Amino acid sequence: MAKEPRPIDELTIWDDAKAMLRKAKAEGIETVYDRLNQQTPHCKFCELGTTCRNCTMGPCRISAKHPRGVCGADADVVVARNFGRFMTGGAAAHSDHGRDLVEVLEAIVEGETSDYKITDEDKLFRVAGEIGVDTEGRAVMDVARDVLETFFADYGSRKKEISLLSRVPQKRRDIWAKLNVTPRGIDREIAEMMHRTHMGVDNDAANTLLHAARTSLADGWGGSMIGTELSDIIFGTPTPSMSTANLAVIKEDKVNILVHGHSPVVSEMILVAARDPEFVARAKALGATGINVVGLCCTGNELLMRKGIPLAGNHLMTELAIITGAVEVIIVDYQCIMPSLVQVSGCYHTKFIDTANKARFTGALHYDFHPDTALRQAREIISLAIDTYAERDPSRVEIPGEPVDVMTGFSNESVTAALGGSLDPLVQAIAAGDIRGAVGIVGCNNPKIKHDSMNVKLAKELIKKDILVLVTGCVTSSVGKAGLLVPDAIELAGPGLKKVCGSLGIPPVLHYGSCVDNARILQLCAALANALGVDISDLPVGASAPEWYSEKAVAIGLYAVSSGIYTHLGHPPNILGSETVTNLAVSGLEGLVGASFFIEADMVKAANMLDERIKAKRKGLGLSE
Ligand code: XCC
Ligand code: SF4
Repeated sequence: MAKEPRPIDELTIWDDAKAMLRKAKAEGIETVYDRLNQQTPHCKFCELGTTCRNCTMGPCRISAKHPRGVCGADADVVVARNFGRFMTGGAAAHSDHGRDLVEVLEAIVEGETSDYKITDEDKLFRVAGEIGVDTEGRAVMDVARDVLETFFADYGSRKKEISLLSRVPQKRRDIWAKLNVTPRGIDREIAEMMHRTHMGVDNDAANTLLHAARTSLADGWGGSMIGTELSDIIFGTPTPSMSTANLAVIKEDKVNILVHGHSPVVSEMILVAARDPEFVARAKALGATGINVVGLCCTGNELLMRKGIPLAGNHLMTELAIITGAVEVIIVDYQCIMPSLVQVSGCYHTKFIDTANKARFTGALHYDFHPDTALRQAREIISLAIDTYAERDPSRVEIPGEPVDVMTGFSNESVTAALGGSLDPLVQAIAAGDIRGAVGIVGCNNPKIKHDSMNVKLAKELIKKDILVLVTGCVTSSVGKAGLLVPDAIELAGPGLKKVCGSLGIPPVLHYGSCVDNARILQLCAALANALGVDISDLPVGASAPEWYSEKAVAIGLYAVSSGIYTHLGHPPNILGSETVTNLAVSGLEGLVGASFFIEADMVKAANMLDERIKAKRKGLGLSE
């Protein structure tokens, strides 16, 4: 018998979401919450991480009564292997996204595209210098060619370490070298994890987890960081600007185009095409007042950061955005795109368009995007969107509420510039205790958790304690809608943070980009540690993913911890079936890499734990409370 659905008020903290959930119910449209209801209770073995399907002597379920699988693997081995593969899925996703940017740069250098260009030459030269590429007196394209060759090589097997480790403080590199977890090649670590977790290879849980750490570092300091740096070089390094967020950024009187996924490669071209006066005129001839491109999830973050494009919402808002009935096309690249969006689009006039051969959706219109044809394809899509506007049923349109203002565009470059050219004022503010520390709140939504309740609560608790908050990914939408991404939000901050942010005219919560842009936070931590001559684990900083759901979030969490950053998760990964693995995650790693995870579902307690950590680290650095 079907379970009673949870009341809409318990699913989300937002009025725009509630309005759309009511509309979905009235129109008989199934959402992620309905399917969660159908899928629960979940399998206990899977939740504990004690099922193994790695060979056909099984599948096996490990329990107290039957403590070993057919091959003899115990709970520790099975849980470690499952966790290793899970995390590696995330590292592969970020890193393959990063590779796409290397390929766009290659197309630029080879003259195969004129749609994409090198926008930030200064950054190209800076990054080149950091990875050992000669820049002195050289032409831009020559430097770019060497940069892309170096980054391609970072994906391979021939190096002792990936190139951007040049940013890592020496103390941290020594720790990695001692543990033998220095990432050598991005694809290499990913492939080695698949090898190790085959039946009969790595059968020591701690050893498997150390390789998981290495693979995550290949993501954070490799694949993700390459993605961020090349996106800046190709599309421009973000600078502060104002924009808006929530479902009301979708406009009743405009042709609405949603971009969703993670990469800026397709969406930047969509934006160029949408701004073509010829198309705008055609949209107006059909009775619309213009063409409106708005973002979802991390593609949305990429466009928000660099172009100030409004953000319609995060992970749990993606179905609901279409349910407004006012979306002509939704264009997706890859990652975190619920396949259900095809069905939801089918309930309206909305065209669902996929753009990557590696991320196809049955029932979608497919445009196989390549750098040499990107703008032409983007123009075809905009043309289609305009035609589709004529099919919209105005009686089914409902766009709830009013947009909320957000300030965006905080990159390390723009923050340094705002501070007068160096990070010294930030170091001084931390030393003086006006800013007691910093925490990155990152990651997703999860329908098991009241949508955005934890993301917003934790940010509010931390800024009250004079802890600067940096957000990326889906947390951007959470805190943006809560009014925390505007300078006025300093009224909710403690006195020190209020003073510093007030004098700079910035919010106490800074939007630092998409999920791959967590690499910006790693780089910031490295720069602060280098400025103080200490290790990252000595800094008064922390990280948190309160409402995470994805493999990628675990990769981020693990590279944060492996880099020395104490990291909070709102709920545990599926590891509790092994005491060895669980103990390592929540305490054992501390002795190895100088940081660990902690799991806490109560955001007041989580904020206190992060605060205690920051206190201890301040003390360690000889700083006052
Ligand atoms: Fe995906 Fe990046 Fe999570 Fe959002 S936060 S649900 S991973 S879109 Ni990365
Ligand atoms: Fe079972 Fe071992 Fe095969 Fe896993 S690898 S399914 S535990 S026999």
